[in-house]
Amino acid sequence: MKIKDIKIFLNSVSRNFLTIKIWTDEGIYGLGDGTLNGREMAVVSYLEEHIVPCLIGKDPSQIEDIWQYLYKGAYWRKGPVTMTAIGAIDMALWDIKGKVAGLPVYQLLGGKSRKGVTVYGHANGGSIDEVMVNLGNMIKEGYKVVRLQSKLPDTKGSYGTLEGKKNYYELQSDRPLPPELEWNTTKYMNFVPELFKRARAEYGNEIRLCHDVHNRLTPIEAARLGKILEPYDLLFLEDMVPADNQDTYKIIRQHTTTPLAIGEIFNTIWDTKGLIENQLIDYCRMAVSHGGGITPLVKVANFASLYHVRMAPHGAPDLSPISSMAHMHFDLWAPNFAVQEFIGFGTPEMNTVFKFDLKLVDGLLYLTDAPGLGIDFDEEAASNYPYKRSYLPVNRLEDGTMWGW
Ligand code: CS2
Ligand code: MG
Repeated sequence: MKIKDIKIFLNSVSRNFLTIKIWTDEGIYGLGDGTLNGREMAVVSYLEEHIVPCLIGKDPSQIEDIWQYLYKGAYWRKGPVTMTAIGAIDMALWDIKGKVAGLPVYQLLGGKSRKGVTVYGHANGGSIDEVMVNLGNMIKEGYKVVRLQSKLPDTKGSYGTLEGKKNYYELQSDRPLPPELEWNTTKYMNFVPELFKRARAEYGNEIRLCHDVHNRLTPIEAARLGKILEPYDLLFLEDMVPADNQDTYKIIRQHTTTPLAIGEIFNTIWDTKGLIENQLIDYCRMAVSHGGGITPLVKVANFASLYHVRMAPHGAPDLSPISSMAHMHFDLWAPNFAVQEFIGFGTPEMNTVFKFDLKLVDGLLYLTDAPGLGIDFDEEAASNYPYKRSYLPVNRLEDGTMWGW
């Protein structure tokens, strides 16, 4: 069997998604997600110019060799654009292998380690009251793990909230340019404990809760937040500090027993190696798309398992349903899987383009035994939704200083 063609689709199906379809000469195809939010065109060009020509005629069953060829063979290793492009190819090759074998991908990885995939959903809100209502509804729907994010009072924009706008595109105006939001660490540090205090007072101790700090604190501030939140028993605090310098996590770790999660922007095992082997984190959030595919994520999981670090892959709305399905297979297999971020089954528009079969029962997602990744992509329906240039927001302190969003 040989790779005959690779097609690239960039469509704004409720939001931008980059999909690839690898065709074999035997008429079987595989699908991959190459979406890199706000930098989509860079991945398109990387794929078109630098990857696709090299893969035509190659044997699609040689997943590992193709991965090494794209990673080592480029000379220029790592980085989000390169690794997202490689991730899309890798996912599609696993899809093909599953279809050829007539087996779901989780079977090829080693079979199920659990009956279903525990997910965490988002309870966001413009105020603590609103978050509490959303949390209550999610508990009723059966969620066992929920992430809480609330808008900070008297601040322009907070991570996880839309400033009263309908969607992410409205937030960016028509131009579009990155929306500019505001940050105040003192207000945040005073506010967040109240959010979790209320959640525990209203909904008890059984529901597992988490929170995303989105890289806005210094290590010592992060250490203090972890300590203040200890009484509320969080499953994890995510991205307290960027881990460009992995050693900074030692400071946080020395001060708090609140479990720590990080990894959604990591591209290779090297971004997380020190954090894992020094036991500075508890959950690794790397994703199949931005982390270079299923092949390297399996290696990360195996390495992490030596240090009691569990996998909790990124599952934000900017990962396409193809990544979500790839995660499902990975999560069912990985012995040290913990929880999957999950934001629902997609908009009606998305459902005309991406076809998959998942069921959510009592906070667990269940897969069918469809071969490969178990997802299809309707090219024609997708062509109704042209790509729209789009940006993530930027963040400034109140005096204008640039900060992390
Ligand atoms: C986030 C993401 O889901 C998460 O944990 O941090 O929403 C992140 O902001 C986006 O994926 C960025 O594109
Ligand atoms: Mg996050």
